[in-house]
Amino acid sequence: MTKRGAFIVIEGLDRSGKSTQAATLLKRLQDAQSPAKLINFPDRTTAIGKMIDSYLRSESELDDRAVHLLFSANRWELAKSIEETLQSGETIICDRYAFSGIAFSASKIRPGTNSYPLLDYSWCRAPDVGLPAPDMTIFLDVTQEVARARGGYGEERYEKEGVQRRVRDVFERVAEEVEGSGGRWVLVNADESEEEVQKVVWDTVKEIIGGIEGPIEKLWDDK
Ligand code: T5A
Ligand code: NA
Repeated sequence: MTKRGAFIVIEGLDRSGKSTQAATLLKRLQDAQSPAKLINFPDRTTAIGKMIDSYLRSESELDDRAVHLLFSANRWELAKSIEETLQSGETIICDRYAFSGIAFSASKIRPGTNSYPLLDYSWCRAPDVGLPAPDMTIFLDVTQEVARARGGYGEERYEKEGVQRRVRDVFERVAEEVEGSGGRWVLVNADESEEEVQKVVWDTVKEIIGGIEGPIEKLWDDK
C-alpha cells in the first residue's frame, strides 16, 4: 500500500521559534529527497487572510467571534488542498493550526475585567471540528524571559505578556485533550539554541517522515 504524507503541526507561543524550526525542517526534508511542503496559518495571502492580517496589525476592528470564525474559515479554505497534498505522498509542515485558534480566542478576557473566557472553550473549538487532523503536533515551549529576549514582542495585537500567559494555560488544556483523543502532542523545550531545538525536532519527526499508512483522521470528530 502506498503511504501518504505525514501532517506535522508546529505550535507554540509567539516568539517560540515556530517559523524558524519549520523552515529548517523543510530544508532538511528536501535535502533528504523527502517530498515536503510548508504551510502556515493564518495564511495571510487569501481574501480571508487579508482581513485577519489587517485585524492583527490593529488596522481594523472586528467582533471577537467574527475574527475567530475567520481564522477557522482560513483553515477550511485550505483543507482540501492539505488532504490532496498528503494523499500525493508529500509531507506537510504546518506553522500553527487550529490549536492556536482555540488558545488565542478562548484566552480573551471580558473588556475592563481580568476574568476570562470571553468566548467559551467549546464554542471556540466547534468550527474546527472535522478539519484534517495532524499526525503529530510539536509544541515549542518557550519561557516568557527567553521570548522577551528574542527582540521583545512586536507590534501585533496579541504580542503582550498577559495575553501570552493566558494563551499558555489554554494550550495546556488543548494538549490534554489532543492526547486524550489519541493524538500525538510533543512538548519541546524551545529555550535552547536553534540548533539544539532542531535536533530534538528532527529526532521526533524522523519516524513519520517516511509516510503514514492509515487514513487522514478528522480533528475532534468524536465530539
Ligand atoms: N492566531 C493564529 C490566532 O489568534 N488564531 C489562529 O487561529 C491562528 C492560526 C499571528 C497571530 O495570530 C494568532 C497567533 C499570533 O498572535 P503568526 O503569523 O504565526 O500568528 O505569528 P508570527 O508573529 O509570525 O510568529 P511568532 O511571533 O509566533 O514567532 P515564531 O514563528 O514562533 O518565531 P520565529 O521563528 O519567527 O522566531 C522569532 C525570533 O527569534 C529568533 C528568530 O531568529 C527571530 O528573530 N529565534 C531564536 N533565537 C534564539 N534561539 C532560538 N532557538 C531561536 N529561534 C528563533
Ligand atoms: Na511565525
